[in-house]
Amino acid sequence: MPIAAAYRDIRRLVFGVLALVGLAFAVQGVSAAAPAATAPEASAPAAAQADAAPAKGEPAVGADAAGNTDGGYEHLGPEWIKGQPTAFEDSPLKSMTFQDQYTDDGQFALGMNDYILAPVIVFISAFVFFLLLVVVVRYRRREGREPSRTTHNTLIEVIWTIVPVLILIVIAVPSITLLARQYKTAPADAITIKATGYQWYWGYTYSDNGGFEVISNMLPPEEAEARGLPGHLAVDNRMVVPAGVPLRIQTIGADVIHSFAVPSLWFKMDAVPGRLNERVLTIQEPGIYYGQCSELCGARHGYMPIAIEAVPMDKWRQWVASKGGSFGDEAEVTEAADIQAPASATEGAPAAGDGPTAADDGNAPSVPLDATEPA
Ligand SMILES: [Cu+2]
Repeated sequence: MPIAAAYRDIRRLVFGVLALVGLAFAVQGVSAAAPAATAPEASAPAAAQADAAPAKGEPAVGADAAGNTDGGYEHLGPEWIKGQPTAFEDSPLKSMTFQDQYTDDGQFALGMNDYILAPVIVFISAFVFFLLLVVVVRYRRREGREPSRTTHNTLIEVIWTIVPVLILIVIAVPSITLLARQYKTAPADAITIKATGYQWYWGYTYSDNGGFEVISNMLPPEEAEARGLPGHLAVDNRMVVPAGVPLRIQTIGADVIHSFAVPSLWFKMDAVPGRLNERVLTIQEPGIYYGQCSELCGARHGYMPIAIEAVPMDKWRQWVASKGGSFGDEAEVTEAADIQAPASATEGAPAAGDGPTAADDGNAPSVPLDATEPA
């Protein structure tokens, strides 16, 4: 009974592979059993801000985002970090998959990945692997056996045409839905914030609030870690935004193409010189969300992280006020839209994104091109 023997061989092989995979997952599960830190209550920062005495006469410049005050505004501390990569040592499984999502689009996309794409991929791969095994074992060359000369089978051909079409439809419906959701334009009352990519730092312009710009440079990793913040991700000035309301995020490049990307917010948009890109972003809950420039933009491309601090609306208004911003109607906004040069563009300013090599000979403009500003 050579066929029965062949099936027994297949069974042994399949069980062996399954046992190995199971063993690997068990090992990972044990090493990833560290308890997840629970996120603090949303009311905590509001309570914390009460003790923050406004420091009279202290310049807001130089204040930083590491839990320090900023003209009476107290920044969120490290316990609020929600969007950041996971180290392999902390959780091998989590380090290889997506970050937790804090936007509706992100959760939709992650659900599509987890419940549609991944199962379909696994099922098809396993099925094809099984068929290959059957063919390899059952139809191998053997003595005294004539190979089958079958070339057509109408029923099977109909099945292998229709089933893939159905699979594609199952994938296409949520996929196109997601695409459409991501291209939805921002509502009229969305708050506009423009992220400008510079070589090599970010500037955040609050166009609806007087047009002030916050310059965001990476903290030296040692300093970040001393404050309990992730090295290479923590910045001196975060992009502070209100949570729970739609934001009209615009991106533009001042010198070369950068890309504004924050994985836990399902947000990635190129920042192209001379072109204003726009996408709506609604962050579900307060927290700190980290991202990085995701377009190779020069020598210090790897050192221009993005840190978004989402806070309740009243707290955000307090921060805007500490920056000298306004909340006026549109007439007031256009009048006050005085674009200031970023502080770090000044010659000799600390952490002005100076290149680490002699190749950085200053050919690229270090001062933002005003011509790229929208009129
Ligand atoms: Cu960049």
